[in-house]
Amino acid sequence: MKFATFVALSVVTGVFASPQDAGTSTITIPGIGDGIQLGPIALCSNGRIIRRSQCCKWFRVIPQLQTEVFNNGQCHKGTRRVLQTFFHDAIGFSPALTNAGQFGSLDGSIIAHSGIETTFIPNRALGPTIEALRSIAIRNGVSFGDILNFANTVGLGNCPGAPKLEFLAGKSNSSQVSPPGLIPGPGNSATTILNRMGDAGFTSDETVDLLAAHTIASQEALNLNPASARAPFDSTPAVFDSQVFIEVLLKGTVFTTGGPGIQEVLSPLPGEFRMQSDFALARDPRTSCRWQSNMSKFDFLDADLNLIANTHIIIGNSALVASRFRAAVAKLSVLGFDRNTLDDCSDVVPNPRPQATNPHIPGGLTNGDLEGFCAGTPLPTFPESPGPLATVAAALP
Ligand code: HEM
Ligand SMILES: *[C@@H]1O[C@H](CO)[C@@H](O)[C@H](O)[C@H]1NC(C)=O
Ligand SMILES: CC(=O)N[C@H]1CO[C@H](CO)[C@@H](O)[C@@H]1O
Repeated sequence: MKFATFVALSVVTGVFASPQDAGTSTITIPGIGDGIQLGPIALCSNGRIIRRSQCCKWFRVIPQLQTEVFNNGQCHKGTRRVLQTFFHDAIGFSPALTNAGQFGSLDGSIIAHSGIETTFIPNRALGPTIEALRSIAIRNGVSFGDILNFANTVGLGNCPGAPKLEFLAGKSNSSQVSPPGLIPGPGNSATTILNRMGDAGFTSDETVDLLAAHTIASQEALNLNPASARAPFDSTPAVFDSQVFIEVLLKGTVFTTGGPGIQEVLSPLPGEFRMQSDFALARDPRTSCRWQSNMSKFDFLDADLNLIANTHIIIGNSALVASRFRAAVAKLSVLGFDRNTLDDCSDVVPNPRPQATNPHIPGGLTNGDLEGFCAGTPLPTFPESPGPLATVAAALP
């Protein structure tokens, strides 16, 4: 028996090791429905071996998400909007308000109660993303909280360097509309953001860790000039790296075309959008050291890292950023829930694409353009890319 288990687990490891494997089913085993549990492992109808048979159904959702939401597996606008929707649904959680009889959390309420929640200013552009997720959830008989969580793990995996996120399934489909005013805004002070995130249970370190999301982000609502549509927050918006932490610390010199937009401050690169709140958090004494620590090129990978795919390829600080982001997102996704009541379906999540680029100073700038705000800790030095100052291209539509 022991030997049989060992063989089975070796198969599991082998299956997990191949990149971009999930969703590309090559074998179909007829007659086992959504999966069959064989003791500690389960065999899914697509031939994949995972831990729990109740997670098998998520394999068939992957290609639907990739086709209908992520434009055939891209790190593009759909990916960014799903991540933003995920955050905006989850952060509608406030113990202070819960005590006063109002509720939130990553419960899918942004989908179930979209008529109300898309009237909140930060959610006004999320309608198409919400409708695409609603359609896939209903077609597959899964809850709105689960689809939002799962879509986020699949979408992030399309961005090279992203961590493989945790996926706990089995949330109830019932949700309560989020109270208004809980989503942080670009004009908020560091204190307002830290208080709001603190109310939801996040430390200042975890708040910075979550802001790694802005490494794949862009703006569409703050500067409406068509030439600045999808102006990104760093120079590599299709890669999950640590560039946003580096670039928000570079001396600001330019606004985006037609700017300044709403809550826009000077950025170091033409075409790059820097929002006031990111600028403030990078420089506030409560967050500046965490912001800067995320930049250090020679940080060792922390213990979480063996949970991340492609650890042998991710190097230096980008891996640290990815691992901290993973932990903070795992916390965000179960706010207000008891994680022990959910099924760990993380083994269905596709492996993310490997990260190919290293942290760097963009062309035309030098380490001397970096401004450090962590008292007593010198800034790390980064390789300086050759070439003149380039205009940052818009993030993918
Ligand atoms: C805590 C303070 C935060 C503030 C003030 C903030 C604010 C903003 C704003 C104003 C935009 C631009 C929206 C637009 O013009 O369309 C944006 C974009 C974005 N944010 Fe945040 N955000 C915060 C944290 C987060 C977190 C924690 C996440 C995810 C975990 C996140 C994910 C994103 C993504 C993915 C985009 C890009 C959307 C796109 O490119 O279409 N943000 N954020
Ligand atoms: C979830 O609730 C919506 C209504 O808000 C409904 O249309 C959908 O079928 C429900 N899904 C499940 C899995 O019960
Ligand atoms: C250079 C730097 O600040 N490194 C820090 C990175 O983060 C870890 C964990 O918070 C710290 O221990 C390091 O000092």
